[in-house]
Amino acid sequence: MAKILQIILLLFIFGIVAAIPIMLNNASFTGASSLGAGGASTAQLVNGVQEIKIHASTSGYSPSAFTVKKGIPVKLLFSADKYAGCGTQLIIPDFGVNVIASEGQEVPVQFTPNQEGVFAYRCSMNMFKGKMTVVA
Ligand SMILES: [Cu+2]
Repeated sequence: MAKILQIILLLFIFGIVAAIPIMLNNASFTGASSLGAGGASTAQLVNGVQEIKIHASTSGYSPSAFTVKKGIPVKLLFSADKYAGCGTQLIIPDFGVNVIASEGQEVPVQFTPNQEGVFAYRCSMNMFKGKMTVVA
């Protein structure tokens, strides 16, 4: 009887050890999206303008990361949920973007990224965050 318990215990421990890499994988995945509501996106070129939609919910911005090309005008279409709090505001300090979405409406804001790099966007209280990557 004791042997059987021992085998069950060993199987149980082996199960935990086998599960660790899976758990770690999931943890790093969650870490990547902790910036905001999640998701990465690439702007779509529409009539010579790079369009990107950003939506704020109570859990952050979606996408929380996007990529645009340098030197081509970017049109942000920003919208927010009613209860997104200070997330209804979107600020990209490096490009002078500061926009507030009124309920249920997309607010457009346009700027041209003139330098490469990774630039933060955030709410007015710096709680919701995202990253805009500008590539050549
Ligand atoms: Cu905030």
